[in-house]
Amino acid sequence: MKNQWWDDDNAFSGAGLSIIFRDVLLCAAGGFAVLMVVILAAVNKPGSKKIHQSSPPGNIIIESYWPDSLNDDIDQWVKGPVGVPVGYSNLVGEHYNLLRDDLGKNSKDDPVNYEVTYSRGLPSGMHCVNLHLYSSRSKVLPIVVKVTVKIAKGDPGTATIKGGDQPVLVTDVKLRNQGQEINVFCFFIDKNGDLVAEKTFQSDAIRLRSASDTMPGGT
Ligand SMILES: [Ca+2]
Repeated sequence: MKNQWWDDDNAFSGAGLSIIFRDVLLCAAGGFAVLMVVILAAVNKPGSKKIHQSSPPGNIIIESYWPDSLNDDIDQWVKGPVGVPVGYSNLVGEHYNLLRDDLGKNSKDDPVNYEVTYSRGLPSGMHCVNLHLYSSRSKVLPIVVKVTVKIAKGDPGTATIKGGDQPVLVTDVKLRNQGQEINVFCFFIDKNGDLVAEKTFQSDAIRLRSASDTMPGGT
């Protein structure tokens, strides 16, 4: 009796096996292509892009920016509720660390004018921020400096900035001559680590660079 599967269709002959193998490969390739399309669609789906924001190394983040085109050295000075002011000549205090002192001498490896100070923890009481125009090499005056304060709650490495990287305080100030020191603002942090917005103030009487004994006490 004639075997139709063997003789008529050559299903398992050499030619038949080649056809089956080819079909299996085509099916596998097709399945892989469909899988890649699905994966790429998921990756590129609008709104699915994640914002990779590193956790800050401190809790109160005070930043100053001035025009990158200026070769001017501005210093940020910060003082917490207790201890001495923190600035370029005193990098560490009771509550704060100056993490970046910018000399204003920009290069391709460091094209920005920017200083940043971090607190360790969220100490309640009064915090003050001053700016000092140490060197005005460019002679372009006044210099507008943007100063921001952000609050991050949590431990270093896991802390997240309140409001999604939005500052709780931001202002533009003008430095008008070399050697000028100005108080940008003083602000209060409550027992919960939150800004007491209505208690923020500015005072020309506050000097941080030269002395700390002019500071009124905070609670
Ligand atoms: Ca500086």
